[in-house]
Amino acid sequence: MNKNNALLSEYSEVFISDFLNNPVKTYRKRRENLLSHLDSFCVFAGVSIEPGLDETFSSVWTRFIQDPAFLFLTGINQVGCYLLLDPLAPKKEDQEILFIPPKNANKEFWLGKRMGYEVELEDLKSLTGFENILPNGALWGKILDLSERSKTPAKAYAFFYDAIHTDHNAKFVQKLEDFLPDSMDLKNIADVHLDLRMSLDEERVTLVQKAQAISKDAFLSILKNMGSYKTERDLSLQLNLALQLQSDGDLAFPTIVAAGKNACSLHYSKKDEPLCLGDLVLLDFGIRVNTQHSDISRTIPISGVFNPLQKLLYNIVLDAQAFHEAQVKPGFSLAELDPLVWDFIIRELENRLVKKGGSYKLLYDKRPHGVSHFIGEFIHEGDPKGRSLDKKLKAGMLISNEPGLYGHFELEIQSNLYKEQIGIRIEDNLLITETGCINLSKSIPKTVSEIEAWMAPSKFTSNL
Ligand SMILES: [Mn+2]
Repeated sequence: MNKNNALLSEYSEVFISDFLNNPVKTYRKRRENLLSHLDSFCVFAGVSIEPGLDETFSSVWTRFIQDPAFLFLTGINQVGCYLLLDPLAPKKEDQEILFIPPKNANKEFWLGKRMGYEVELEDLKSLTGFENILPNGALWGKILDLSERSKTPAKAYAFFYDAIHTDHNAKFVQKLEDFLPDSMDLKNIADVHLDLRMSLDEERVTLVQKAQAISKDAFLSILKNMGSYKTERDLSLQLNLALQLQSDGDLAFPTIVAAGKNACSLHYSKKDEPLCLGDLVLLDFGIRVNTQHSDISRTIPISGVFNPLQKLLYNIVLDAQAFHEAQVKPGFSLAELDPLVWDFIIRELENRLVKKGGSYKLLYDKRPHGVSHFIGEFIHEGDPKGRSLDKKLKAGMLISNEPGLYGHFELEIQSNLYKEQIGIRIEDNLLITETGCINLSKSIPKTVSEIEAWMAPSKFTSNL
């Protein structure tokens, strides 16, 4: 083990870089890329406080994960850090400055080893790739120096989301605006940064593929053991266990397990109801592998067999998903693709249900949710307020493909009247290519026959 590897293992919670061949080089290249787009200095604020210290009851047991923008540029998963990029600095080593908190032995006793100024400064320089590391208290003096220097152009950049006023970025930007002289124009670097980050390179695609493989294994274990689960909770715990056993990351988001009509609440989270034969159960799950994610949904029959109306409705959603996948290619935006898919579903409900004498009542007007979102450093990558939906798709971007159907449906089939209040969602992850897309989730079973075949050995038979 070389010196850097030994150090990295000491700081194992602080650096998320073990998936990279040469982390120092990779992160420096990302920063240089951004520097080449800047004409004045730019500040990125990492998350400022540990989980549980703010909205205590919603986050107390959450493991700390850094702001994705800061993490993407530094690999540093620690609170209280800042990054300053300055393309106009005369010396190259001053073009990127990392600010870290002072050493805090008591905090380390509770949380484990953290970077602290100025202990092991030389080691930290070689681990992080920064030649210039300062204590975080020095940030404002440095900003003052630069703002006095920057007469022309009188502007500075920071990373924030225009529509979000409560996160650490917004708080930092408010402080920055109060601090900078009125003559300075504070600009948002978010669009430039997101453009540079949202197309995945090969290393990150490999992580996504690993997340897909773990998700597949976990889903197969559920299909094979379905007969042994009694409640949503049983199923959810087993699914989470299967996901987390194979990754050093956490769940990508809290798993949704919604049986029967519960699947009509999009973010149902209670998960304590019994699994009833005859119902479907909707699973929406994913795992984080290093900095990347999977986001998969499947809807399966608890008995192991779809009834004829369930099968008909399920196949409408499945066909809508295939229709979407066939449209996806560079140049389109998600906002443009979205209505095409929801229109497809309504058209097919008319063709396959209403024309056969059936009826339906949807639980939403027009569209229940977006068919797609970006996936990347963040599970809902891009601007969390949805402005990224207008971005043109480019090769390397990763998106979800998740049409759904939620409502009351009735149809008589071979003299049997079927009535369902049902929620169905099927979700795959698509990697955009130069000419279209690759479905990275395609080996995770989803056709009616695949699902029924995988479930056959464990299916309930007594109540059918
Ligand atoms: Mn999703």
